[in-house]
Amino acid sequence: VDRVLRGRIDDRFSTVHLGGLNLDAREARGVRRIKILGCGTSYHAGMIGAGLIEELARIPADAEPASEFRYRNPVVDPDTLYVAVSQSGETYDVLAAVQELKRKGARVLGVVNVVGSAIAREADGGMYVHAGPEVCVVSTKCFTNTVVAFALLALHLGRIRDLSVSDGKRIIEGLRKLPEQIGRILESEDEIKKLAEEYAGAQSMMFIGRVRGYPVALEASLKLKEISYIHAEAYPASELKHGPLALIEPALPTVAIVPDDDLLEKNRAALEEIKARSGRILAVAHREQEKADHTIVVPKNENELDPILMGIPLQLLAYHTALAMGRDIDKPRNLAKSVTV
Ligand code: F1P
Repeated sequence: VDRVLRGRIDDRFSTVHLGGLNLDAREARGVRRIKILGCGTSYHAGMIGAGLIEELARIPADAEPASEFRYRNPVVDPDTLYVAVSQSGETYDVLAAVQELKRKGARVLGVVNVVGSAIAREADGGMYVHAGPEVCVVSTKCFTNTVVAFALLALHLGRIRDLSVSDGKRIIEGLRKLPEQIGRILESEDEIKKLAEEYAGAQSMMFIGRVRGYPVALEASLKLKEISYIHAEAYPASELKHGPLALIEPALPTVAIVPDDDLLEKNRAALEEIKARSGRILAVAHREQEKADHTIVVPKNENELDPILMGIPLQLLAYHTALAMGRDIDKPRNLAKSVTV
């Protein structure tokens, strides 16, 4: 995280400098919509990124799997800024989407880890996330840094569009706190390991989160699937009552993202629904949750930046669950580091 922030924050003016963006102030002001494309973990990071852009720059934004986008003959709109996200910078579904967009005259930025990779070369500009080499197949630290990169992009666009300076200041202070807070989460690894050993016997797990917490739930369930092979589903917390509640029973543990924000009471109500059906609950929260069987308490940051911290204990949970099950974590079955076909 230090590396993605380094040299990009200007504390005096509560703003950020993104040299390689290649998007001048006039162009940035003309952006009416932002569409973020990525696959797997990068798609989930893009979902959080879209939320940050809407919250901090008030530009309508959404994320879509690049693998869907490229096959559905999408409307390519000149007032939309497209952002391609990829750790490797080589994922073919993302590259194909970028090439198609470029053919249709769209402006495409890349948010990429590997310097000089195909997607970075093809894009009109963008940001490197400086997560360093991802030595294992699944993406972890790059997820965190990609979300931080989106926070910087959102701040930058917000400032260009003259949104509140105090918001910029608040978010910059929050970003500065992240490395120390992540360090504290990593110190609680022993506690997470014990929990993982307890949950390792589950056949299936449910993950829920609301708004900012939903992409965290998606990413946590993907990490668990990828390295432990436990079946996992992620739902927006309010969707539970529209069907998945039928699955809840003692043998299906639920991992719930419960940040201390404006949606806390709503999220607690979801925990009650699960408890009423004798479901076991592991909460990731900023304080102990009475309805949960276990709570992993994480440090609080600004509401918008909480997803960055809440994902990390769940990466550790997936890791220790897989370890307890004797899985080959660095080389999960059926997966490749980058999917180039
Ligand atoms: C995308 C991705 C990873 C996933 C797996 C397959 O890669 O879906 O998120 O963990 O390794 O590829 P990338 O485009 O971010 O390199």
